[in-house]
Amino acid sequence: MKKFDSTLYFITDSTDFSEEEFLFRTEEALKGGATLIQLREKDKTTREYIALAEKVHILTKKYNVPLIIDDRIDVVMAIGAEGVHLGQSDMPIDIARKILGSGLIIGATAKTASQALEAYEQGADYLGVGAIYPTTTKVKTVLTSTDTLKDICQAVPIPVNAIGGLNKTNTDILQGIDIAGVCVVSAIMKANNPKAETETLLNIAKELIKNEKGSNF
Ligand code: TZP
Ligand code: MG
Repeated sequence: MKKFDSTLYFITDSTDFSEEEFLFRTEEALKGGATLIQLREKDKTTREYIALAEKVHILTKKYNVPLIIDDRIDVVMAIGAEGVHLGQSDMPIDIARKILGSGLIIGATAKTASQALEAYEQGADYLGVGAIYPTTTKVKTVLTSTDTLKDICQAVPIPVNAIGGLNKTNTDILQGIDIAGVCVVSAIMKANNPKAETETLLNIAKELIKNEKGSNF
């Protein structure tokens, strides 16, 4: 069984950063204790995506943190990443599972309990659920209520992470919900001090999940 910890799941966004600055910020997040990292690129060519993924993978391996690639199982396979994240318009989870085998992490986006159940039954290892709050990150999404998040957590036995507009000031809304962790993009990516922000967010996330089913799968 693959092990991963989604307590503080940092999803990158290289928009508006030089590659050097992007890699620096990503490493700072790793130093600050991000427990899982996703490389999320929407506008890169395949070759550019692979080239950046290789560089990020060198960093994540240094800190022993699994690297998840957004959308693209070909990029996962090309660089030997630890997993993929698939949305509702991406490759179906069962097909990705057939291609990748049982050893890699497959995450799925779910906005309803029935989507969550389907993703779980098709072989997803974790779910990302949101957006909990409006987000400034470029994404096609709608808001997900905390009631729906609760329903999803009850519907599936796999880790569920909350995502969307989350930062160190607004996670109280998640208290008492059986999430495995939180996903953040801009709160870390755009922080003045990404390492310190990651440390703060990790402590907040640990507190949030303390009484829940936990995240170390
Ligand atoms: N899916 C739902 S919201 C979101 C994604 C990828 C973006 C979250 O970004 P941020 O900056 O943490 O709001
Ligand atoms: Mg996608």
